[in-house]
Amino acid sequence: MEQGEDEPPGKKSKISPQTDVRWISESGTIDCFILLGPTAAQVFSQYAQLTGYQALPPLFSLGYHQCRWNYEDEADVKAVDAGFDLHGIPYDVIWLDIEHTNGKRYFTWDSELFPNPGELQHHLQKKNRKLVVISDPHIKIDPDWPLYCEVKEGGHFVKNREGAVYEGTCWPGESCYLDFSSSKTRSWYARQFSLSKYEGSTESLFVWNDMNEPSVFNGPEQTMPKDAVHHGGWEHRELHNLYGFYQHMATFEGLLTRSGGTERPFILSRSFFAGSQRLGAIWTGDNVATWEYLKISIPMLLSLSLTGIQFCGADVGGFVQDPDPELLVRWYQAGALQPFFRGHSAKMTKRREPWLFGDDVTSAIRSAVQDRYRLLPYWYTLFHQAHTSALPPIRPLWVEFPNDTSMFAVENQYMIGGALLVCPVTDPEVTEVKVLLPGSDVLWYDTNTAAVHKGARTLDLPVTLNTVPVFQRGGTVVPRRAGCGSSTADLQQHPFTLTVALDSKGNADGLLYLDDGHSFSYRDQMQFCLRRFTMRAGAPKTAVTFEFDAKRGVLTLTGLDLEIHKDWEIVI
Ligand code: NBV
Repeated sequence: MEQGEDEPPGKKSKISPQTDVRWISESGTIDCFILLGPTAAQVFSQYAQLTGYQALPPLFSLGYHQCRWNYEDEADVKAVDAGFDLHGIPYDVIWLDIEHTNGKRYFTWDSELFPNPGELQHHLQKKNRKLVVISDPHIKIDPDWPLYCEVKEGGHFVKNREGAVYEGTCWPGESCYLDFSSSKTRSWYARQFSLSKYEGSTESLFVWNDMNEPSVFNGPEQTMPKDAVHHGGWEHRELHNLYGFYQHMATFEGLLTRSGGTERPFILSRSFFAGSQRLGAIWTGDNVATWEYLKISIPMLLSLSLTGIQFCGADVGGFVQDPDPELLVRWYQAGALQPFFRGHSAKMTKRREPWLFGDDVTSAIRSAVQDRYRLLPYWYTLFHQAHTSALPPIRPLWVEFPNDTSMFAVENQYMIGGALLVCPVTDPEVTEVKVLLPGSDVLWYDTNTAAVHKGARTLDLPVTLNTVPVFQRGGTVVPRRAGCGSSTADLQQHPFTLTVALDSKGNADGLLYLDDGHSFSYRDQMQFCLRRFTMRAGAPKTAVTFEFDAKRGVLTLTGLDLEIHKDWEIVI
């Protein structure tokens, strides 16, 4: 309605900005759900009630992942692994791309490059590190490959409109595509991940599903024709967007069954659908090593987080092209503040392990990664909240400050949980960044300098290459580990620290969630610890250190801190 139209003269009306949305469906009807909120937190939880909650990731998967297309052979993997130790950079997982297979036959190994995959995994596992291997949805047409024959005989391939098996080209050349929409095919696929079937695999091998849109090099729009036929006679047009979701589901089932249902799977998928959050992590696909791509990783991941896909990340460093050292550092700093944190690079790019660019770069990357590891108790607690109440670990500012309209369009800063405001540097050669600090009644503590700033202002913050702008909101308590070691498993050796940032009235509160980090015993045997720390006005402003014994479920406050204990309200 135009202003004034059909209105008594003199009466002012509010014009709301109008947004047009148009939905088109390839086939069938669109189900439309209106979630009434009214708060953002309520919308998240209403949406999760419809589509599911974020799976609680195994702790290792919140650490740093090192990937490349490809690590050449076992010696290369071991050398990169040793490089992290040599340079004191923690990491948890090293990844193998398509070249690790025998001719792009997934579930196999190139016998020259990876002759002893089990030994390689044991080598990594001794340091509590994991291996992730890629498993794409296409299967090489090779009548001499027993797996191909088994799939064909089992009727597990998508068909063409004439009823024959659909063929398309992908990495292995002529290929067929598993029909993950069929529960029988999903079960078949899941069984391939059992330790007895998947030769050379161990419990410390996890999985990456790529090309599952599905990608078909010679298909229309590089995918499967819309009239290809799936189980039950459904045309591909009906379930195109579900294809990758179903592969992710089958892989999840496979890893879950492999452990007898006791261990939390970890699977990264490129394609996803509403509900994929129940199955694992998602990344934003092939990005480019430019400042623009670094910048847009933030709104992309915030959008995914709002839509329930909360364990998400973007390739650190940029997949295609070579980042200059400054961009690489800034990308590590940004990636360390995003849920899924993986460095990845394409085949034609130069090697870019963090120690290849001189001491300053190595040291800036080390410090970003170590900060991430120290902050993992907070991240893990946020994932517990995502898992139980659907609150996304990373949130646009408007989620926390819904009454401040100037926050609505902010895309370069965001909140990690309710406590930390971050503003990764995403421009080259900057010596100062502008940080918007919301809330006139909020105090913000610069975590680098401990300087405190009142909210409702834009701060001109001086930065060097080592500065990662992170501010803790007054009124919050953030749990960290005091040190980090070489992988998430080492975190247990370091005591916790709580950083208490008081609000203007002298109060603060925060949560800490702990469990064994890998099994379902938090769910099945209620083996977890959830503590709320509340600081009341007048209590001593001293950090508390304590240790947690996961097996006994005991939280111990040590030394002087025992005396401080009485000033803390610990609520389960
Ligand atoms: O498997 C190779 C790549 C992979 O490294 C990348 O992360 C995926 O997004 N894959 C795409 C296929 C080739 C891309 C050019």
